[in-house]
Amino acid sequence: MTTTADTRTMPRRTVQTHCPYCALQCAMNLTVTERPGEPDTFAVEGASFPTNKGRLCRKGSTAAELLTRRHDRLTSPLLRGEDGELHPASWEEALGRVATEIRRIQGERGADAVGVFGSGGLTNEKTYALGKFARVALGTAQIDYNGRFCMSSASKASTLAFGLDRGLPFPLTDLDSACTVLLLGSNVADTMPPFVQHLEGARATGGLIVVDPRRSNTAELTAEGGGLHIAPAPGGDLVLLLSVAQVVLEEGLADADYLQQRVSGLDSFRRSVTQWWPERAQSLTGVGADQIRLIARRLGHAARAARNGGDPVYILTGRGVEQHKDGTDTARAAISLALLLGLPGTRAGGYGTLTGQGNGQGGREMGQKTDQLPGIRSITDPSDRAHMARIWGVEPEALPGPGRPAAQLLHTMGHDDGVRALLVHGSNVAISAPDAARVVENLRALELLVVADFFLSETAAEADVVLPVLQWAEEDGTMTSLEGRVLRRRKLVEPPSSAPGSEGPGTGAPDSGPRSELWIWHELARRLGCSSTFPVEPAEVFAEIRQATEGAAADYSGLDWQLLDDGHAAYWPVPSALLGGESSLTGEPIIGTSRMFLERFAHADGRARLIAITPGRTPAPAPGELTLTTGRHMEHYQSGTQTRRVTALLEAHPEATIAVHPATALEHGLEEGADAVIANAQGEMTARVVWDAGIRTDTIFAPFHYAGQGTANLLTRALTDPQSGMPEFKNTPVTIRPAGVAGAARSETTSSKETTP
Ligand SMILES: Nc1nc2c(c(=O)[nH]1)N[C@H]1C(S)=C(S)[C@@H](COP(=O)(O)OP(=O)(O)OC[C@H]3O[C@@H](n4cnc5c(=O)[nH]c(N)nc54)[C@H](O)[C@@H]3O)O[C@H]1N2
Ligand SMILES: Nc1nc2c(c(=O)[nH]1)N[C@H]1C(S)=C(S)[C@@H](COP(=O)(O)OP(=O)(O)OC[C@H]3O[C@@H](n4cnc5c(=O)[nH]c(N)nc54)[C@H](O)[C@@H]3O)O[C@H]1N2
Ligand code: SF4
Ligand SMILES: [Mo]
Repeated sequence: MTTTADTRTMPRRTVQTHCPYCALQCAMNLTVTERPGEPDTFAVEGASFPTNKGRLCRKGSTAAELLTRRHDRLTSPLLRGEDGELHPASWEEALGRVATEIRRIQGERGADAVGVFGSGGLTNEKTYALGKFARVALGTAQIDYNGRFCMSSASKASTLAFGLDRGLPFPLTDLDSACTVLLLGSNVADTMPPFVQHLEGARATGGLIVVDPRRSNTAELTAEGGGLHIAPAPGGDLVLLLSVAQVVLEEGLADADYLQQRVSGLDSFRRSVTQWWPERAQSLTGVGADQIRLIARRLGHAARAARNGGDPVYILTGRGVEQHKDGTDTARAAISLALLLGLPGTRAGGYGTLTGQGNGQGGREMGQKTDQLPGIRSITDPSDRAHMARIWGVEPEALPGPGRPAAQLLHTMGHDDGVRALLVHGSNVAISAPDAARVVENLRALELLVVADFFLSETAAEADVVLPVLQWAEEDGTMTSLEGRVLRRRKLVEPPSSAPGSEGPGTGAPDSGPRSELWIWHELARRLGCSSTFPVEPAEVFAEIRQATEGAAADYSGLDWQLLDDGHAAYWPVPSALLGGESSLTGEPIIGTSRMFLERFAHADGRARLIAITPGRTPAPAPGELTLTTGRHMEHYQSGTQTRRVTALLEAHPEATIAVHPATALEHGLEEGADAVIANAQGEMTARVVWDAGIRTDTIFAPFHYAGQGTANLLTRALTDPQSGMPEFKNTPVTIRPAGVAGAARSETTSSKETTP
């Protein structure tokens, strides 16, 4: 990975870019040393930048290993042959087959028979082009993306409450001065390690409050200074938050002036929370009444001090509270609490959600969400449709309406009125979608599955056509980070060729080698007879994004590729290039809006919204059942396609584990280090038992990064939040037993009674 002394005289090139993985988008210097006749070597170094302050996590620092990986890099299109195997093919053959099959299927069953599945990992330019390709070249309503599994609940909640969804409506560095941070269902110590630097102020004053059923590495940060770790039962957060709100109102800790001036809906919200006095919430949340009061008082007093010029107070949510069938209400309850305390849109603090994927923010505003057009325009709004139709050179009536959100798209495909063909760009749904076994069955039932990736992911392995694409340092583009800052991803190297002699699946076919997805959509659109243009240069697409988003909520029109290239700090919305309004920490002038809502919220009347929230019933686990919740290890990223290929990361966590409290383990005969089978009506997974005294005795935790029998999503249900389409990833009733012990006949007890709303 690192360059050695004798390479000092070799030609080297360095770019400043950002990490290929998560939404913190840590800045890094990536250097390649080209050695004649030998493979290039790469070095990665954290760069000075407000979000990471020079640091990288283990994933970021090892990211370049994937650029050197040859033996299983996809270097040629693959087509499934009569023999059922994937065989190398030329681009001409592969794209020809895709276009022919799409025409046939759409001819037989209509435009909506072809679906598209996108990703919050794609650059803004690719996201935008993919949405355009679906609506204009395919004419299908059926496009959605993996952000549905990630940010949809918080996004919906922010939109309802504030009128607009930008994950952090303030720069991340605002957290540095906080005295109090309530962090709900987020394990930043593992999922964004450099982020922890921004919590130092709150930690030092004992103001860090972490809500997590496990004593995660983040919860551990509360140990010093008198912070709090609150461990509700999974899914208990909604009632917990409503109860904290009840205490805030009851004890006069709310900010009456702010509520009067900036918020509507207080009365109905107040009525809805009066029933949640702490003694009642206690039994439903698993959190003691005294702890609920303690949280309310700490927040209330800190917020009052903040309003009088003290250090600010923040409430932040992560996937632990959002990935539930009531995730939108839970995020909304967190926002409501922040509003009661008078925080959002002030210097006294605020609410934010910690966006996950590298371009999880841009990915949810560039038009791959099934109900949206670029700029967070609505696909059902006539003027938004007219604007986009004009830019795309089509009639507004030709644009499809909204299609199915991700879980429904995947769980209906291949059957009945579901899609018969699917194009996947940037997601490994065979591992990461809920009820994954059913998803794989459905992938197999499709007439055409096309997967674009740079490795043969578990989803690509099911495809009829695999398209090898560029990764990270092989492409240019822009990414929008968790704080709404638009960043340049810079190209450093060419992709490996498929030249004879180089290793890799599909080696040697003519007219092959990885290609950019912008080029793929350009070529497919042409073959499908589409007359709209599909530029292949990222900067050209970016110019189109500026026009497309002009006047929209997520307005990028004032941005400029060159200014971004020069390293200006640019936060959307950017209606026009206003330079030098504010100065960022690093001294460079800020373009756009780093702090939102300071004067007004984005609803027409400028006010934020409180609404009554009524929790639904979550049945308690049956006797003998435990609650499975899922999440992440520090060393692995998502479905693991990338990080399971990095040696040090794989060695650190080679297989699925299941965290079990020692008391629970003894009760179920689970030895530490032995394999356990976790089961329910959906399926079974096998994982190695890790005793963890920091987890609730009624809860077990598995990462979702693994393939085969280690796939946690073999157990999760396609039960979704009716407001956002978010699946219930973090509250699954299961049984557990030592591997090798026969299980009870598959019970129908677990929640198979519950149906998808
Ligand atoms: N190492 C690593 N980092 C990543 C990623 C990765 O895959 N690996 N993915 C990136 C992406 S896309 C995302 S979305 C983010 C996610 O980042 P996080 O939101 O931090 O990730 P999770 O581990 O899914 O969940 C966070 C915590 O929620 C807790 N939790 C589980 N159920 C509940 C519950 O019902 N209530 C509460 N209060 N807590 C609960 C879990 O125990 C876990 O500690 O991470 C990003 N960063
Ligand atoms: N049980 C459970 N399930 C979960 C979660 C959970 O907490 N628990 N979290 C959910 C969340 S928050 C998320 S974000 C999803 C993520 O899960 P996935 O959507 O599966 O995300 P990745 O594993 O990042 O998959 C990205 C795939 O695309 C490829 N790829 C990367 N960049 C590009 C690109 O630019 N173009 C193309 N064509 N391919 C690319 C990678 O090699 C990889 O195979 O998982 C969700 N699933
Ligand atoms: S925290 Fe996220 S962006 Fe930073 S190095 Fe790690 S994976 Fe990359
Ligand atoms: Mo995510």
